[in-house]
Amino acid sequence: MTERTLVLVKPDGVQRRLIGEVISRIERKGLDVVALELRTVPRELAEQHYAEHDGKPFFGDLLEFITSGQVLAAVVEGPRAIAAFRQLAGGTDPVEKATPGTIRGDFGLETQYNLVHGSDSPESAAREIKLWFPNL
Ligand code: IDP
Repeated sequence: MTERTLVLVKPDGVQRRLIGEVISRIERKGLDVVALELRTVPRELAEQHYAEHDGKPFFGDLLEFITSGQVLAAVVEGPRAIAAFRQLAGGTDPVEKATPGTIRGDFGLETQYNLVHGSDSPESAAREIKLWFPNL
């Protein structure tokens, strides 16, 4: 069953020139990139994207971070694309949770600066794709 997921390369990943690395891993896995755009994130979009974290202690820093530079937004498609990209990304904490061989495990050190985002469920994917790519 083909699925779509929203992938972001966050400002730290863009700044560190890891866009090619991330896209390459997505393609090597066998997933398709069906939409791709580099953009500056308005505060309102960041708030909507991370709405589930509103009220958490790191929410303010997270919004600050995600709006601090350009982000690569992509829609990625393939069988079990949501879980497949989460596997490529690795766990949220790049040291304690993400294992070597994953994007976060190979390139990350801090939970906030964990390089990529991938939708975590079909419901989140549908909501996030509509938010980032309303015309898709
Ligand atoms: P995920 O990105 O692996 O799905 P979430 O729990 O949805 O993880 O958290 C969203 C983002 O918020 C994380 O990717 C990370 O950038 C940031 N974050 C999560 N927990 C913390 C924390 O404890 N401190 C700082 N930032 C955090």
